[in-house]
Amino acid sequence: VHLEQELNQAIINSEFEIYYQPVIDTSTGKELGFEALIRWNHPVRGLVPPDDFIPVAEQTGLIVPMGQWIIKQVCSDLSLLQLNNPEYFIAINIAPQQLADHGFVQNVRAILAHYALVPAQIHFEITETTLMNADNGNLRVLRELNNLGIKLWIDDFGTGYSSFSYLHKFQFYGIKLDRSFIEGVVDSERSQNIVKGICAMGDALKLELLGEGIEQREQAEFLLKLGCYKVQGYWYAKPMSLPTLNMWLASRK
Ligand code: G
Ligand code: G
Ligand code: MN
Ligand code: NA
Repeated sequence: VHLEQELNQAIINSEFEIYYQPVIDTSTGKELGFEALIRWNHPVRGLVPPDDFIPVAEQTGLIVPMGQWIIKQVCSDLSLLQLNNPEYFIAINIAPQQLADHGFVQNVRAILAHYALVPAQIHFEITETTLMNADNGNLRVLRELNNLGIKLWIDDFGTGYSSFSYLHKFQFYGIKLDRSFIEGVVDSERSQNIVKGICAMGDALKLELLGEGIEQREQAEFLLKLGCYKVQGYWYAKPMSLPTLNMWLASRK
């Protein structure tokens, strides 16, 4: 069967599941919120990682209805998670095709209202590649989301080509430092200096900083010294299903 057809069927059969990776504040040790990462529970192939189907979903436009389902599911899950802590946020990865969808902002507004969520507790992550290709219509959508109160992050920061051109077009909430930079931070002076530079620029532009892919304590310590205290990574927690996340949260109390 063609992957596109399978994806269509997967939406109908509810084969998708959202996993959540905690975002940790290393200055307090507390979890601040979570990044939503989709998984596909395929009936035959088992757990299919997003890199194997998100590109196809983007090419076929299926990412638009799938993305709607993701936002709904995240809002539903967040309304439950906030019973533990009303300050929790969830960050959702947004594909370029979603920004180009005419009903997108209205849809987001309706979902937030339905779950009675504060827009500031929903964050959207937009990659540099998406921003690089964004037209005026896409930028208008980003402004509308911003006006709605949704916090916008630049994802995979540093891996794109024109990192700086859109920083003066639009005030983002924060940048997520790509894990390729974090990787080298313990033994490469070069990586250390790049990360220092990114953090200094982020500070100057009043952007929140978040380090991705922390696998060693030393990496988090290095970032903390630069004022980057928000982190994600396997050192703290892998992406987890909602029931596993609830157990993880309970074990930290
Ligand atoms: O764990 P990880 O393998 O979860 O995710 C790989 C990549 O897949 C991420 O970098 C992200 O770009 C993409 N991805 C994961 N979940 C989603 C999602 O819900 N929507 C979109 N558009 N991309 C996602
Ligand atoms: O959206 P983004 O492209 O940033 O997706 C994050 C990806 O990074 C997901 O695939 C997630 O599973 C993965 N990830 C999260 N923490 C770690 C980590 O500590 N190490 C590695 N190698 N990958 C991670
Ligand atoms: Mn992301
Ligand atoms: Na990223």
